[in-house]
Amino acid sequence: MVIEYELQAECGGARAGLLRTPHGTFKTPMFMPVGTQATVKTLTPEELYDMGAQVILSNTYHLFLRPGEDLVREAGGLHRFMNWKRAVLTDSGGFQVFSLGRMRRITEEGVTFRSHIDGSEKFLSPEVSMTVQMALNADIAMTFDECIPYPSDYEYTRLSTERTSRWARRCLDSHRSDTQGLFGIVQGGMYKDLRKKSAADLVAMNFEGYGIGGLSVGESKDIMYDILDGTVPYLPREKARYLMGVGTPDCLIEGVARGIDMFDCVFPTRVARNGMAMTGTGRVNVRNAGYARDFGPLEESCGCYTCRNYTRAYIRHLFKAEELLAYRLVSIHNLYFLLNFMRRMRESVLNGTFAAFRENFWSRYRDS
Ligand code: PRF
Ligand code: ZN
Repeated sequence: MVIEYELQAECGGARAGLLRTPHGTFKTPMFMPVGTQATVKTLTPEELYDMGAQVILSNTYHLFLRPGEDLVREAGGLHRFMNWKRAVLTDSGGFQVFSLGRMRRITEEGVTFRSHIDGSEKFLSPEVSMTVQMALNADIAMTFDECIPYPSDYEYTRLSTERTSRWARRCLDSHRSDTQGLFGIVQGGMYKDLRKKSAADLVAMNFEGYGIGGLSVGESKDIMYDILDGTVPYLPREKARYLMGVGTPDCLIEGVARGIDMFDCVFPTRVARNGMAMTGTGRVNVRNAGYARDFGPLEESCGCYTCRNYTRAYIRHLFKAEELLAYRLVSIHNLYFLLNFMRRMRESVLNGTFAAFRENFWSRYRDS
């Protein structure tokens, strides 16, 4: 096994642990900033280390289309190519091909689609995804799955989920690496019996960790929490669990409460570029006129580089003037906020005070 998970403490359903990878040992629960195109938008690796980022996620779909996996292999792999010295996880393309690819055709063999960049015809399959991910050589690769739309009827969900299990087997059979681990991805839509079957299929294949896919695709948060409750119990205690594409503070804390160890999401960096700052009481849009003369930081208690040095009034001015520093400053704050939130959550699990941490969070947080 290339990837090892060590469970350190449990507090209710929440877990604190360590994840050992070829590029270091990382503390869970954790949040992975997203570097889709081999860059976390607007930030350097040093800035990410400074805010405590341990692992970043990158995307097979995008790097396959541009610059192509051969070029990244020639550069010495993704770590060398982008100068990132900590761990990397690559998603398989099984989500982006369904959200970005055009004129998709799904068969048992794989997915034919048109590139969103130049319209050229491309093909992704379990084997192609493994070939690309082995060339990128991230520490963790993910199996090639189908993330079905919401809502989907029972029969389509069943057929798709069974195919995703067969695809997972093909990924396992074609993945060969001493430097990269492979996680399976549970699907099953919003049907608990299909979730249970999907988890059982994947656990039987003995992956090094498990992603939970097909959630946060438009369903209500209550449905997502309910499906998590119906999925996590079928995953082994001694392996890491990764809830894919989830990254708002409320979903992070509720995911951790249900036994999730890893998360990723474009949310903090994407909304930052619209002027949205994340705080313990909810979101603040720094572009609002009300902040024109606000000479306080984005969040009073925050220790990030942005909050230590810049005011809301200044950052608002940068947005109004469309100055590039605006995007960087709010991205730094949002990622620091989330990484710090995960650190505090982990501490509370280790101290046995997670329930109080969760209660305190909900007494302050407003979803807007
Ligand atoms: N599958 C993969 N990546 C994903 C998802 C999925 O279902 C999701 C769903 N929220 C995000 N990223 N491969
Ligand atoms: Zn800050």
